[in-house]
Amino acid sequence: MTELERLQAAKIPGPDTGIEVKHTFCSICEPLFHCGVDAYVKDGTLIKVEGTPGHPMNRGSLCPKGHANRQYIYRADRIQTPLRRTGPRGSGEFEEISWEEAYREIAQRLNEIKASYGPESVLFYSGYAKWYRSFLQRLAHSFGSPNFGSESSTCHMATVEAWRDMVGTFSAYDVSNAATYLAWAVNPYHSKATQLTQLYEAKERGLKIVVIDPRITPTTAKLADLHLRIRPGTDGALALGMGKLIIDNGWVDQEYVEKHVYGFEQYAEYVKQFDLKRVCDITGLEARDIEQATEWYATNKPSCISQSGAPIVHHRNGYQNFRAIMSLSAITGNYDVRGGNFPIGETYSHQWANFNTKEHEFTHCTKPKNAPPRVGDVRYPLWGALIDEGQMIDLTRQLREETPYPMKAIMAFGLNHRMFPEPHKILEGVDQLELVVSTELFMTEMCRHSDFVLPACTSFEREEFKVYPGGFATYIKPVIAPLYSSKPDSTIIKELADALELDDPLLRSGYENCVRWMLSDCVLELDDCIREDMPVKVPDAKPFEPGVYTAAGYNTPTGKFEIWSTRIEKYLPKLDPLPTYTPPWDDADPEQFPLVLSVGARLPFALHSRMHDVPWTRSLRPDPMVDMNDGDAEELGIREGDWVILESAVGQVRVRANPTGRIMPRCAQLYHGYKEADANELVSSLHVDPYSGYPGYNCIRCRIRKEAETL
Ligand SMILES: Nc1nc2c(c(=O)[nH]1)N[C@H]1C(S)=C(S)[C@@H](COP(=O)(O)OP(=O)(O)OC[C@H]3O[C@@H](n4cnc5c(=O)[nH]c(N)nc54)[C@H](O)[C@@H]3O)O[C@H]1N2
Ligand SMILES: Nc1nc2c(c(=O)[nH]1)N[C@H]1C(S)=C(S)[C@@H](COP(=O)(O)OP(=O)(O)OC[C@H]3O[C@@H](n4cnc5c(=O)[nH]c(N)nc54)[C@H](O)[C@@H]3O)O[C@H]1N2
Ligand SMILES: [Mo]
Repeated sequence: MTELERLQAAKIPGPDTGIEVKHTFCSICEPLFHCGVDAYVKDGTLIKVEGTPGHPMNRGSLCPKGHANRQYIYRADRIQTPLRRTGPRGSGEFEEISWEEAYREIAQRLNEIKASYGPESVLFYSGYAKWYRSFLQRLAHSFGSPNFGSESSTCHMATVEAWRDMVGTFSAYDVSNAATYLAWAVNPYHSKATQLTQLYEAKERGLKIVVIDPRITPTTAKLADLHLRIRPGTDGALALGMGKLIIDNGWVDQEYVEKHVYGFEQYAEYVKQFDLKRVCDITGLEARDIEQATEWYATNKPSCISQSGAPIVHHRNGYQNFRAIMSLSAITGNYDVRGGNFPIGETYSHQWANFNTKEHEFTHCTKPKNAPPRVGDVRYPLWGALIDEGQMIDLTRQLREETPYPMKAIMAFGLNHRMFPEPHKILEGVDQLELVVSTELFMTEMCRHSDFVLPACTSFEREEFKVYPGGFATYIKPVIAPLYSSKPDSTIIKELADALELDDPLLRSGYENCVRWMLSDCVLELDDCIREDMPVKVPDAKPFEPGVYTAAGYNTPTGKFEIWSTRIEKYLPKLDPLPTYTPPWDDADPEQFPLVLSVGARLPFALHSRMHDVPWTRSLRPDPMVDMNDGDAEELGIREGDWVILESAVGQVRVRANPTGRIMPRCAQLYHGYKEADANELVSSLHVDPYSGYPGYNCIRCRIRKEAETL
């Protein structure tokens, strides 16, 4: 080997080797956590990735998903060119067409559908990716359709809904300045690793951490001063019981409650039913642990409560449980204080980087007036009143029943039907549509059911303006050219707007111009971001000032923290203004289905469906496995690695058994994302929360038997 060959084999950058290091970020994960990446590029090909040292999000580290970016980007099933279907839906028979042909035909058919059935019959949908959403929603609006929806119909947005309901704006929590932290249903080791440094620092200076989780996780093992191993979905009963203890012990912040809380008297009356004995019976917890957690939360202040976008609200009683939990911050005066839960703004930039852009105006200024109800508005009116997009959980029903009106077309950007309960029902509905277009990175099953497939590209192949917590902004540039003839979603949206000849010059002026427009009232100059290779400090970003929001009066009908929701009053008796507790179970017979299954936790090396076809990450847990309590497994004669049938009232899957002490007796857990054992086929599409529409992924009655056995 020559010296040069050695350097090249070791991927050492420099003029000799022709290897360049360029900055970008990994967009596999949640937008809040897009880690800075050093991309090693040779001859236009990505050959290696590392975390970017000094990046404000990850400071040089990367998780297994981030390290697998090269395999992710070059996945064998990347879509290469625009495709038009030639065989039946689902057959996967397509022919390659040019972008011009694709745009022309799609635009013509969309305009025909609009003329025949009205613009609302076209749904514009986005899966996990969030960076182009305001553009896609504006496209829908400029086309005349109110129907924009996204994966947020099952993620995070129910917590936004609940906070808007209670205090009029979304809220966050301030662990860095807290004395007590209720880590309620979170496991950052698997789902938010970049948050750990902050938690370690806080723990070092004495933060008390109570983790509330049915499982034993790295968080319960390494961070918890106290672990409340609660039965799934009974969190509301625990929170109401804690409320009673706080009142009985005189730990209520009287001044805050008198001035700023609406409904305290009704709440105090209601929680009388939640004495310790009853709460222990419901939750399976020990009385002394509940007392200890409550005492810390109410007296070792300031205290904050985590806010998971998923497990609490992934229950049919989740919205009310969430409200019961967050009501604790009101009665103890832990809201809008440093170290507590605190109000934040409404747009992405405003929420996370604490400065205001014109993003909301951008999305909504072309919104059609007097449009018919969006998908989900009739069935989930509270969601409809509080959230700026449709509730897609009702899509399956609307496709089938065609009420309040039939849907005719879906313009899908990353629609993965498998993320919703009983996914085959969505496909059946989709197959009846007149037009289905999928813009995707990979050839998914949904693509195979589409009439046209358009190839999108990854963050390594495009531009993006992005903000980070702490008041940073960045504008990444492509580090490699878009693979094959793929394009950024933002370009596809602009070019569709052109083909449709929409009367929207701003959207049609392109991505960078639109971002410039959104930032036009800011001190931040987009050109500074574009010039810089790393995130820059945003001069407009303002630190949180405790008490300012409270002093101004909350953005609720009463101007107060509404424990009794005056918005919900309108929907009595179907919905309840107090955060009342109801059981989380589905309707299956407990005799027949004695175990409780969660299909909601996170694998550290997977991101929903997207890393299962990447060899490195797949190798870490190759087979679908149900985690079950080791005692239960023994009783059923099941051993580690056995193939078992896991069944609910609506479906079954074949998986391996993984008996473990980390799962509570009579409980089980299956990770989602495995196509061959689709967890969501076990979840009934009727098992949803009436307040938010969210599916009860974390509480499904089930049974497990060895494969060979018959009943
Ligand atoms: N059983 C179960 N189901 C769940 C959950 C659970 O916990 N358990 N969680 C729910 C939650 S919280 C969430 S967030 C959802 C996630 O649900 P989804 O967002 O549907 O999940 P993904 O598998 O990430 O699918 C997104 C699709 O978008 C494509 N894609 C990725 N990036 C881009 C891009 O830049 N452009 C385009 N056009 N396409 C792109 C991907 O290839 C993928 O096919 O799942 C929900 N469903
Ligand atoms: N590696 C990885 N990271 C991710 C994702 C991913 O797919 N992979 N997805 C991202 C997305 S979209 C989301 S929404 C977040 C979600 O991330 P988190 O909000 O952290 O959610 P989970 O990891 O699903 O669950 C955290 C813990 O809640 C517990 N839990 C489950 N049910 C209950 C319950 O009823 N009560 C209580 N108290 N605890 C319960 C689980 O046992 C689990 O340990 O993660 C994000 N981060
Ligand atoms: Mo999510």
